[in-house]
Amino acid sequence: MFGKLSASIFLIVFAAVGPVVGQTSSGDLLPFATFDQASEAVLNDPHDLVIGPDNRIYVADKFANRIAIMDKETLKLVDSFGESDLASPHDVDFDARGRVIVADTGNDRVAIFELRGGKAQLVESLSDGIFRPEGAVAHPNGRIYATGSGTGNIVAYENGKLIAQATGLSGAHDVEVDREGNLWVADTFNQRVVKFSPDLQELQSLNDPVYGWLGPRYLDIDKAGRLVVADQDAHRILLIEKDGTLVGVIGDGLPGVGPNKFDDPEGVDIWGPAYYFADSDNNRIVRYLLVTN
Ligand SMILES: [Ca+2]
Ligand SMILES: [Ca+2]
Repeated sequence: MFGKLSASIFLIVFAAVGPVVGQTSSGDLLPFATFDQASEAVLNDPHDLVIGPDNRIYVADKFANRIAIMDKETLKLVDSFGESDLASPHDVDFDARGRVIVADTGNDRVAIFELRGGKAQLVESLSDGIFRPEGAVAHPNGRIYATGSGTGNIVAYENGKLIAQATGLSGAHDVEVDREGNLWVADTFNQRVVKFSPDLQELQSLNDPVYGWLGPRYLDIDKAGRLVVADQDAHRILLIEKDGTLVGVIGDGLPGVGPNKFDDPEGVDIWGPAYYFADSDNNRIVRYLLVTN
């Protein structure tokens, strides 16, 4: 009798509390950052972005077939490059030598540029093992890693040669490196985010229904190891603690424009207390600032 009652109470409590964390709407999780500023709509479906060694924002400006360069403070477009070399670029990063690493999706390659005297020169292409790469990152170990969204894999290049790969990633997008040197990949159509070792052994998979993934695309990792992930199809951006706990969400699940609204958010870059996001279908970059209590 008591057992039945306990079970009933448990069910009532579970019914009241259980779905809170499992909901795909963000109603029960507070935004982790507040809207600060938006650029003009001067981009054309911007994807991932990175702040370069010169403190400017580099954006893979997909339909403009270029890397757009924006002022980090004013979010004004100040320069661009790659228009004659790139086709539908999705991701951009810098290596330790200051070279620009671009997922040049439409050309099925990773394109590497040197920036000299205000000009960008294409100096290397990597294309072994990948079709439609949508993510690329330079690792402190000297390797370049890229995801093939068409091949459903992640590959590692060392000195220009393909040396390792992991498969089974459906429509993979971003790949970024955390402070421990591991790689985080947005495994988009498998609706999960996955951590790999530098040798591409799978270490962790964030696939719990709590995240409400519809199609995670791009991400970044802060100094404390927390993940910030843009779930494009859900029009939401999630903050996830290192242990996998979902702690905050920006976006209410519906496309829109304005504070706490995105239309197909894609790119994510963290800079101290600032979060830069590509609000892709609004053709702009937005900046949010960490909420501090
Ligand atoms: Ca990236
Ligand atoms: Ca990113």
